[in-house]
Amino acid sequence: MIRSAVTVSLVPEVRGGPFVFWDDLPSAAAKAKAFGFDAIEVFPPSGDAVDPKLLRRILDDNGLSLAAVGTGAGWVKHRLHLCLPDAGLRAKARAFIKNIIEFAGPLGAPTIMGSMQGRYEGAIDASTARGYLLDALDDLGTHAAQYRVPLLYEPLNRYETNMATTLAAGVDLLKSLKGANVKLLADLFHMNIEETDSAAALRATAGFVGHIHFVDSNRRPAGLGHIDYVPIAAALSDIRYDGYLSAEAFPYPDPDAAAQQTIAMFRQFFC
Ligand SMILES: [Mn+2]
Repeated sequence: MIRSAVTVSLVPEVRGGPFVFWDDLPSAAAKAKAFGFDAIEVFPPSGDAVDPKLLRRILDDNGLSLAAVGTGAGWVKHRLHLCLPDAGLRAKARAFIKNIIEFAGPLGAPTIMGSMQGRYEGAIDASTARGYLLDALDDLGTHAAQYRVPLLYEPLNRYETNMATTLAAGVDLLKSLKGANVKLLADLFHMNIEETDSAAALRATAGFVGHIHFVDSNRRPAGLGHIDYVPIAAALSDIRYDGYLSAEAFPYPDPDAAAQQTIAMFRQFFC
């Protein structure tokens, strides 16, 4: 069964970014519950910015699960990523992600690695960067396994990374790992830019996709752009996808309306 989730950002530096709810975790959770979501996805400033006991209580009080936790603050706030030329900074990037895995894991949630994958440029060529990324994915996937949750690796569009920009490129990376605890995060916005056929791309990655960012072609909530969700829903049904559709969308026209728009589209097409 596919479950619904909605994003909450606790990082002021990304204001204007694609998160439905902002700043106030208890209020966001109450609204997620009221609108009928199964879970929230949290974008924290770091792995120790939120008291895990407090988050556990907020989730329990609202009958919500924690769908996933994002790590992009490591890039946005600290300009860290896994393919930097400086080994010390690469290690800091990895430690930042591990810290979030240690926060999310005990709460039953996978950690997302998107912008922290970085990019190759300057002195770092493509194959060197690929080596850095594979090594980090294996290490971080193993770290997540102690909590029985996967690490989620997210291909991004060409303007945000030059590592993996399609689901097929993501699968190729995953197949090159020693371990098997990394799943793909399929983001429908990035896919709309990079895939030839998003539904076909999802079908081809059966078994590899662990999480989906549910959003439209223009990063507005589903239904407010030009993605056709009928073939997407058919593909997810065919591959028996049973993870989350998580609304990583602009709070357009406002957070409440974005949440309501998303859950209406979820109910129309995916459950
Ligand atoms: Mn995303």
